[in-house]
Amino acid sequence: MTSRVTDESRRRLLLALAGTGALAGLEALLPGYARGAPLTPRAGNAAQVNGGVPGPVLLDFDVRRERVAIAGGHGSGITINRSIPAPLVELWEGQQAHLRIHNHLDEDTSIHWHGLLLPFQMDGVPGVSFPGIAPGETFEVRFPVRQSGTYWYHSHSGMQEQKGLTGPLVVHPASPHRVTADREFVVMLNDWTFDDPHRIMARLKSSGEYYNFNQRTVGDFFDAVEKEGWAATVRDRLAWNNMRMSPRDIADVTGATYSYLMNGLHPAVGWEGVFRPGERIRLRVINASAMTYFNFRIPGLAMTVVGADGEQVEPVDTDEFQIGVAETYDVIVEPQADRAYTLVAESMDRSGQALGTLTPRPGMRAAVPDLRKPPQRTMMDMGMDHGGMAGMAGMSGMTHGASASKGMDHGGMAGMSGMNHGASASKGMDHGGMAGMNHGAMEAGGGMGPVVGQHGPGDHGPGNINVAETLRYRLGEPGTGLEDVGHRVLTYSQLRNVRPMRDQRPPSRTIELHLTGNMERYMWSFDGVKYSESEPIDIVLGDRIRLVLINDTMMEHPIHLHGMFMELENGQGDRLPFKHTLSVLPASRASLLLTADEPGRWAFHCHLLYHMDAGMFRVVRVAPAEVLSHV
Ligand SMILES: [Cu+2]
Repeated sequence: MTSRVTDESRRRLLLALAGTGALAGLEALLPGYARGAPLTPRAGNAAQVNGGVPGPVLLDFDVRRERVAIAGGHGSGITINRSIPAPLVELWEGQQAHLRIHNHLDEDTSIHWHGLLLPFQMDGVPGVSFPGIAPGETFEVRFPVRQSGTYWYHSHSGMQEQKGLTGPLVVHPASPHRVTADREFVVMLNDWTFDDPHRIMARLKSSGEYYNFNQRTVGDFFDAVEKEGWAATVRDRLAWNNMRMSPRDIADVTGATYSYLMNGLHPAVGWEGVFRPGERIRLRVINASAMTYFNFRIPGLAMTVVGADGEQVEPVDTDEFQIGVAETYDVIVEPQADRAYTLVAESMDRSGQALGTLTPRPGMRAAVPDLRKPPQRTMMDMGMDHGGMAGMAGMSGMTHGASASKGMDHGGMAGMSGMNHGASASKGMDHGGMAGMNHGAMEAGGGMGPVVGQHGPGDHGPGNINVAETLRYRLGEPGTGLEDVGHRVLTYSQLRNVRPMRDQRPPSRTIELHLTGNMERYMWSFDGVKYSESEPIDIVLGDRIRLVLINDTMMEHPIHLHGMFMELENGQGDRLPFKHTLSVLPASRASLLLTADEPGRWAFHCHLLYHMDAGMFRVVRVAPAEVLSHV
């Protein structure tokens, strides 16, 4: 609890400083977008634009470790051009980008351009696409800018990303935006810690529960006994114990150590963007955190989602969305009233929130909502519900209070817009009906999370502790903790590409990968094999493949492929949305299509920093067949 006390005193200090103007001094290292500067699509900022034609651009990045003012305190951080978080890079589609990275650290560094299509040697992953940038050296990155949208960049060396080396990257389109806006802001989310990330990793290795202060207590146990009876409660606890998991395992690293930042600013200060009522505003929301999923909403203001992972999607009106680590969303908002609106990015485990304000006048603030109640995992997240209420009958006593109200993941039904909660009275029937559902039913879509398969034989060895026996299609669900929020929540199944699929060939090959782990020993892997013991995944250049991801663990994992977009099979016909990062829900099966048209060695990994570091990582090699047969 010490950390909370510290946080509170920091907050008071900040508020005191904010009143005296002394804060300006503390913000010396903040980049322009943190101080509320809008983007400059017309003038060009980093990119020089002459007569509307994007010219070549040269940018210099000086990477340093220094003492920084951040999150209401001082600590050691990694800066680019003395800025933390790193500065906004604005590029233009069609431009030649030339970036020089000068390493002033006493260790290797690297910069990965997350979501950009470029030659693999420029992709910035040490040991995969290049050797890394040694201390004192300069690395030159050159690539033609072939796309537009909201992206970001970060170090791919050690834990540097956790120490502040993340920045927004926006590519303006060569032709006018399909969706126009009067004003644009970047909204980058981070989880900052004053702790040494290597120490965090060591603590996680000693106990995966280290940062989880939401664990159930003995008091909870007796509450459950009162509600459910002894036998049911004991059976429930035994089931979770066998999994070495807890229903409150929502995040590995939490607000116990993290401050959640919006554009580099602590919630006690909050980021501020100024608008004129009636303007159309594009918010480019980037989850640049190391470990934290966020729920993003603006109370009192509807959002229209127009972009996902940088690519355009057909507009979807919504009130909230969950954003996995490394994902981006573009939303349009049109505040009409002469009032302030609070931007709320609540961590998925509800241990804290990053905050900002859209306001017609500097300094004006709107109400800040309290943190909502922490969500809980269900037996369905374990893949243990066996697909039907019949199977559940013997286990029905296991639903402790909270998960009964979540309806054992009938929560998924909340994703069906317009359905009221009275509808969940039919829960037993729905489950029964779903038991026999197959892939055909999956096409029907909806938010019901139908069962789409059973786990095959094999348990992926000692690196894996759980096997999701029952696999569901969960792209129609709003995300953990958003099942019952009482307003619209975006689901993956709503994302629809604005363009038809370019490659209509059926996949010639399916690659199936299981997401595996052992929370207690903090081992994370694909198919139970960690990176250091794995072989690359080889794909023939030009092939059309289907990638099937099966999550055997009880957590979401944001799975990221470098260098190529994947098309998410979400039931949108030939308008499948592009993704560079897919959050795969617990005990679910998701599939993606990929045209392997970018040759090279590409990283493929979980974007939770400590999972990647633990070994949830592979190299994907794309090359002509004759080359692959000789490596
Ligand atoms: Cu992971």
